[in-house]
Amino acid sequence: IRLNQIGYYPQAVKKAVVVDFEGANRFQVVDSVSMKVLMTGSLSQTKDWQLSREKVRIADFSEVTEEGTYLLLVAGLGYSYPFEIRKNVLHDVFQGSVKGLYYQRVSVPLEEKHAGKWHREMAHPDDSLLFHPSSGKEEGYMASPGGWYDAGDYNKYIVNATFPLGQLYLLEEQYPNSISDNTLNIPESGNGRSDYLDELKYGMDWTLTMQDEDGGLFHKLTAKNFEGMVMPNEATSQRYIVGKGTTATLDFAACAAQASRVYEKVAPLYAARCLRAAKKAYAWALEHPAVAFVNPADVSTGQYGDTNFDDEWFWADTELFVSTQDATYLDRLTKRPFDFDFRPGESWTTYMRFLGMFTILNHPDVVPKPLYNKVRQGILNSADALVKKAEDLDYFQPIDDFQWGSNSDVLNAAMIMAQAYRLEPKEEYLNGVQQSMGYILGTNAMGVSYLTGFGDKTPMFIHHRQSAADGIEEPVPGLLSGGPNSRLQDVSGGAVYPQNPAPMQSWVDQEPSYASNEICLNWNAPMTYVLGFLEREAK
Ligand code: 9MR
Repeated sequence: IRLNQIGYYPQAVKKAVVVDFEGANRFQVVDSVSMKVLMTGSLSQTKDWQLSREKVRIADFSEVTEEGTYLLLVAGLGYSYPFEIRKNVLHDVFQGSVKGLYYQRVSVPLEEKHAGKWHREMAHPDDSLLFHPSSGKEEGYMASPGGWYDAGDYNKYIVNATFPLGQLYLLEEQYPNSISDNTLNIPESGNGRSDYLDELKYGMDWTLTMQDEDGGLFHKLTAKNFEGMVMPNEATSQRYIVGKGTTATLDFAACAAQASRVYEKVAPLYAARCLRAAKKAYAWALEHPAVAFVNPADVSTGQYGDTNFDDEWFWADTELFVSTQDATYLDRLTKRPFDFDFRPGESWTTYMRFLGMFTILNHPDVVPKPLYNKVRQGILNSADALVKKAEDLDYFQPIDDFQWGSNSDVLNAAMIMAQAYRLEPKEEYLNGVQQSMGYILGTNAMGVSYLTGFGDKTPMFIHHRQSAADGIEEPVPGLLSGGPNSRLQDVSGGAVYPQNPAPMQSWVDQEPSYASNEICLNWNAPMTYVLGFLEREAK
């Protein structure tokens, strides 16, 4: 019986999926303590699902709205995991997804009082980095400490630090102060400022250090090759400043311009510094409008390559326009192509444009009406298409092609439906968002809640070096597994899948499975956004 292992908001549509079961029709929702029956219902007719290749029957228990902890009982089959129905039911998961970032912090020890049993030594001071020739610098050293480890590896990438930061700042702009001071138990807790902004600043600070004197952004900070599955302090290969290019520079310009708005009230000098850095980066990009990054021959770490710069320009132009109200940015952005179509798998290569669009929608006061209306209509159309897909597709989610990081595709699509709900508060949009989150939290073809540490059946063997090496049974909590990936690119790396798995079942809870069971900043971030959105909007 697959269902949302955390729980449902009282007014939500509530569905569970019963797989391969031809027995009786009846199901019941029972109170997990008193065993009182709250509802008796009938399972749907059997459906044949293609993406999961399963025969399923659906239990719809939306009518149960009373708060409590329940079990779903299917006679002849058994009980589900317990789940809750209550207001703010995703509160802990939301906070957990942000605390996950803390565990990824670089250059500091994680002390036991904050990290519990996952405490670890300081590693990667990143204070004496060599320049790789691809950076355009020949000699000398650079310091670039801090930030978050990107994923299961120990490297730091500008494209994939600024993209998640943009998604996380969006939540702060729309729902300020969703996590107040003294809630996450991080080193800054108690300093009088939101723990959310403090955690984000830890990531943002690092990106600022990656800006060269001429304004351009170095592409990444990595060892030449991925390290073995060891603790951070045992991963001691020399680290380099690698590459410099247009995508990193524009993504940074966008993110820093956005940060300048977010920090304006709480840290005005920092905000000013971010805006100045953003403008300087943008100026570099104007001089170097299409410098693509490609891994040099001797570097094999994550490439985050991209040869289409349209979405990066769009994002940078919108953030800089909104932060400065300088019409030159506006002129440029209105001349760029507008592409509202959500295509799974494109992730950082094209989704930056959505961040720009969301920012346009957040600022009807400064954006000219025709532009605002165009983006509004485009996003509503895009959300309508996603809602339709979620109605038709297996497990009530909007994705029909499961690629590397597919869980983030479900969540990025949910972000579009969330914006539509903010524009037009229709139930179908909110429902689309909730079902997408339900998919991530257990209503899926693996019956797994994909955020480590949250749910009854969650990933135990994520591709995450610390989790693999620390000798602790449970993985580091609050990290989102990438999810089913029908391309199976990690078979050569030792991942073992069942024969010819269905797209939605192309996921294995195995450490070597970097293509299905790694964690990554740009997968956690849309999860945090959607959780934060639901906590404020869902009743
Ligand atoms: O998320 C990325 C995925 O879309 C790519 O297909 C894959 C191979 O290039 O890389 C993924 O990103 C990884 C990055 O390169 C290095 N850190 C871990 C990331 C998640 O697997």
